[in-house]
Order: sequence, then structure tokens, then C-alpha cells
Amino acid sequence: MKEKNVVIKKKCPYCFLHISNDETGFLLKTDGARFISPALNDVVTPKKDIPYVLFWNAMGIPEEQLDAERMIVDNQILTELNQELNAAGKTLAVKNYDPDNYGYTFSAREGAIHLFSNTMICPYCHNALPQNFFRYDMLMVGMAGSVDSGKTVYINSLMMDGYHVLQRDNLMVRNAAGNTSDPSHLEMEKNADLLFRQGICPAATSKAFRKPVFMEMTYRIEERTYPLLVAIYDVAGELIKENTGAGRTGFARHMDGFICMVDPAQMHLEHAVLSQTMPDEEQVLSKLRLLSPEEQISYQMMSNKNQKQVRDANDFMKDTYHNEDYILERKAEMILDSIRSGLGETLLHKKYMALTLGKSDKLEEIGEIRAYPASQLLFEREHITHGFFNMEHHFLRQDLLAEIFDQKVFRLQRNLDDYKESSLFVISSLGCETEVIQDGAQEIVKAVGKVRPIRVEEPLLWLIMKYMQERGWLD
Ligand SMILES: Nc1nc2c(ncn2[C@@H]2O[C@H](COP(=O)(O)OP(=O)(O)OP(=O)(O)O)[C@@H](O)[C@H]2O)c(=O)[nH]1
Ligand SMILES: [Mg+2]
Ligand SMILES: [Zn+2]
Repeated sequence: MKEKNVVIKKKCPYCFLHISNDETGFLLKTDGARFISPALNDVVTPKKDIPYVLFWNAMGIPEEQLDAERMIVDNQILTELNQELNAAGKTLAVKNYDPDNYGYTFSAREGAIHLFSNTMICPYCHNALPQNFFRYDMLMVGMAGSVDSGKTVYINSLMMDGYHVLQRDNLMVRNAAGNTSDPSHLEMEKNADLLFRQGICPAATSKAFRKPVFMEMTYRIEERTYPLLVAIYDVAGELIKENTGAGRTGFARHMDGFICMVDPAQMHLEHAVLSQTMPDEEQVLSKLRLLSPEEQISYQMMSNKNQKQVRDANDFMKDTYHNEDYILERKAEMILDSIRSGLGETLLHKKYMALTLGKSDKLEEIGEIRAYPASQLLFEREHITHGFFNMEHHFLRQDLLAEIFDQKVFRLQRNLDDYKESSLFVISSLGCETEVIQDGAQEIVKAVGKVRPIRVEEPLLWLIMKYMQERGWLD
């Protein structure tokens, strides 16, 4: 008996429009297959995919940087294709419902040659939907944090060695990219591998909205299994501001929660962890050319610490922002402020916030931090295999971190009060120092020794636990 098609609507993880499973199109891979029928041959000839190009252009990515030449079948192309195939008396191309994942597959046959795709694409933006997209619910997590705070390295660290740090006896994690040969997906995989094998850190994220990283997680308790999809969004620090508002996709509004990275360089410490980590003048200048005047001021405030004036309005800076602490505090709080102003209070009440002090390896030897009672808890490296993380230590760390944040970063209360729930974390994606190495004309940042993350998975697992709690999976 043929199983009944179930119509399911979900929010596209790229353009955030609501799409239903029967509206999806397909991305084709042919490995050079050719047909006798001109209509079929036309479909398997790569062409500029206009909706895809336009979507990414609007997100700040020019056509040259895209896999713009694609083979696509959407509902309209399918109808046209079938009109021609019908007229030629050929077997029709079909869209089959797949009851296993509530999705569809595309199939066309001509003699011995079979054209098949199970890579569904959004009918509006033409991006490849992740595996099991219509079958499981998705948790959307946005990386937040100022420029250079460690967002991209964070994601790479999670991805290393097959999501090793996230795997538990009762939690299985795997990649869920819909199109595993997507150039941006391949690049992420390559970067995670370079980090894992050679300790090489990824280059600064360009000013553009990126494709999220998709994972499928299966939580197992006794005989039951609970699967979910997770999408993690990484953006360049300076883009968060405009992305929270009306521009672009306003992606921040759609997130279930955020992992906001705080760089130790932003802390008020006697010991300046700062100088090494501030973006250098060239980097700041090159980014400045792309920024609005408002953003330029924020930048200026960041780089002013190094006594580097990056705009002509020197006097303005000297008069108004001579207080270094103010500048640094702005840097750390700017992102939280942008999220707040972009989302508004009502929406903020629906979001989770994992406020995360990153690069904790830099703090490990600092006396001021060491002086806090039980400070060794901050740098604990124990690797958990059962359960999500050591809850007892997590709660102990909350109090300690609240104190450290209040005294060394910013007053937590006014920054976190309006979230649905927030929690504090201290992690290191690398767990070791870095050095800059000259590679031809290029400078690369490399870990000194082997990358050994310090509880890097905790902020994400906390968000996942909240998601599971809401659904009663943890009861
Ligand atoms: N010591 C140490 N350095 C780190 C760690 N994580 C990141 N870094 C350093 O911080 C730099 C910036 O990290 P990214 O992940 O690129 O920062 P980002 O927030 O993505 O920056 P943008 O994309 O420019 O907004 C890296 O090149 C590393 O040198 C860490 O855990 N420990
Ligand atoms: Mg980045
Ligand atoms: Zn879409």
C-alpha cells in the first residue's frame, strides 16, 4: 500500500521563510550522465541558479565566490520537463514521497540511465536543506561575540575528529549537511581537520553571512531515542550588529539561543592579555572600509587601545573616550546590546544565552584569576563520556564566574536579565597557546603543541539540554 503523503511545514534555515515538504526542489549531481532527450539534457546542464545567487548576493557574497552554476529541479522546471517528456512519449520525471523522512526524492529514467536526487532545496533561496530536515525539529544556535573573540575557532573545535568532544555514551552526533560537496561545507570540514591535525586556526571570517553547520544528534535514554537537528550560525563579529536588525535576514531573531564569546582581552586585568590579541592595524583598516560610520566608531574604540587611530577624528576619540575601561567594556557589551536592540525585549525573553569566557588557556597562569577560591574549577579538563557534563562542578563554576564577570568584565545583571535563561561558561577551544607563523606572504596562527580543548562543548550542550527539557525528554 502506498503511504500517505504528510504535509510538513518548517522554517528554512537560510532564508527563514516557511516552506512545506511538497514545495521543495532538488539539487542534482550527475557525474557527467547524458540523455537522449533534449529536455533531460537541459536539466543536467549546469546553469546560473538565479534565486541562489540573488540570495547570497543579498547576504554579502558576490557571485564569483559562489557555486553559482548548478543543476536544479524545482516544481516549475519539473512541470516543464514533464510537458516535453510527455510530448516525446517518454517516461515522466517524478517526485516521490519518502515516508522515512517526510521528504521527497526526485527520479527520472531514460532506458538504463537513472537520474536521482534526495538533496532537497528551499523553493525560495535554493539552498540545500539538511538531512532529515522535515523529520526532526531543529535547534538554531547563533555564535555571538566581538571580532576575534574566537567564534569560528569554537565551531571548528567542536567539529574536530568527527565531533569528538560532543560524543557521549548516550548522545551520538553526526554531520547532517544536505549537500556534502557544498564548497562552504567542504571548507569548514577542511578547516576543522587542519585545526585537529596541524593546529592551524582558520582565517578571520569575511564580512558575510555564512552557511550554518548542521549536525544530527541522537539522545538515547533506556530504550527510547530522541533525535534532533542543530544548526550553528557563525558570522563575522562586525556583522552581528546589522544582522540583528531589519537588514539581511535578521538572522538573530530566528535563533533559539546564543553562545556569546567573551575574549579575555576584554577583561580588566592588571596583566594585559590584551596586546597580543588585538587585531592589527591593517586588519582593522581593511575591515573599516566595509563599515558604516556607526560601526567605524565601535572599531575605533576597539583599536584605540593600541594607540592606533584608525580614523581622522582623533580629537573626538581623545575627548570622549579617553577612558580605556570604557572602551573595552563597550567592546564586550556591544554585541549583547546589539542583540537586545535588534530583538526587542519580548523576543529576548524567548532566547537562551550561554555567556562564555573563551580562550581560558590565557587565564590559566594569571595570578589575579588564580586568586579566586577554587579557581582550578575554571580550567578543569576532565573528559566526560556519560551524561552531558559534570553538573555539580558546573553549578560551582556559576558562582565563581558570576563574580569574575562582575569584577573583571561587566555587570552581568543588566546584560542577562531579559533572556529566558542564561548560564555562564569558561572554555578554551584550543586549550593551548598560539603562535604566528609566516607562510610565504601569509601569516598563519598555529596552536603550540596539540590542540586540547577545555570543556568546549559545554555551552552547546547546555543549549541542547534546555531544548530537551522544554520537550520533556529529560524528565
Ligand atoms: N589561546 C587561544 N587563542 C584562541 C582560542 N580560540 C581562538 N583563539 C585565537 O583567536 C583568534 C581569532 O579566533 P576566531 O575564531 O577567528 O575569531 P572570530 O570571533 O571568529 O573572529 P571574526 O570572524 O573576525 O569575527 C584565532 O586566530 C586564535 O589565534 C583559544 O581557545 N585559545
Ligand atoms: Mg570568525
Ligand atoms: Zn530558504
